[in-house]
Amino acid sequence: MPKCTITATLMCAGNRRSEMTKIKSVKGLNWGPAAIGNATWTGVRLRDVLIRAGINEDDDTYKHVQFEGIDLDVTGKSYGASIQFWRAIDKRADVILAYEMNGVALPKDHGFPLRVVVPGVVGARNVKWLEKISVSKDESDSHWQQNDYKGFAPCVDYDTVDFSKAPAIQELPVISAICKPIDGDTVTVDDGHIFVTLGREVVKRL
Ligand SMILES: Nc1nc2c(c(=O)[nH]1)N[C@H]1C(S)=C(S)[C@@H](COP(=O)(O)O)O[C@H]1N2
Ligand SMILES: [Mo]
Repeated sequence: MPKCTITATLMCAGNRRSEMTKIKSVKGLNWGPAAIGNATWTGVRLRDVLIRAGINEDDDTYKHVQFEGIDLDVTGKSYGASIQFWRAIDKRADVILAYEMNGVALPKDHGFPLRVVVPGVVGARNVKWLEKISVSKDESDSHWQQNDYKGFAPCVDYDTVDFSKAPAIQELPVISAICKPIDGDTVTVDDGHIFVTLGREVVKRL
């Protein structure tokens, strides 16, 4: 099938959770600003696979595309997530089933032999170790789609939260973060200026 290469940054929904926790305590790993990764991904377009499987892109009864990974959680259920059908089928959304990362076979940690890469969409929907794809009326019923990776206002508590009241996170806003100095660092002021690093290499004198 036609090979497709894209560059996409994946971000975990919990990126900068350490900052969210300052507003209201949240569960999950206490990530700083680096729960992200950027790579060049190569694979086949999900769209091409769906069409080849006989899916009619104009059929309005299709609302979601669900993915299942081969890894099981403690209850024995496989990791699952879904994205909207329109995104999966839209050429311009560049959703691919990747089998290479940065020009080599997809490493095990990143989903060998196959993972979904959904540019612009939260890491959690980029399912690794892909075993099954299904087109459906409903979203994935997995824990990760229904009872996690959702956003709530600070007035909501873990004992009162109703996960069914919030949509599953798909797109995440574009953000930027200063990498150095990190929060709480002591800085040296040089002639009225300090240096900040915005990425791995970009240094700015402010
Ligand atoms: N099968 C499977 N896919 C998965 C996960 C998982 O636990 N199992 N974790 C998801 C989450 S929460 C994130 S943030 C990304 C991380 O991708 P990476 O390991 O390539 O950085 O993978 C996603 N895909
Ligand atoms: Mo994540």
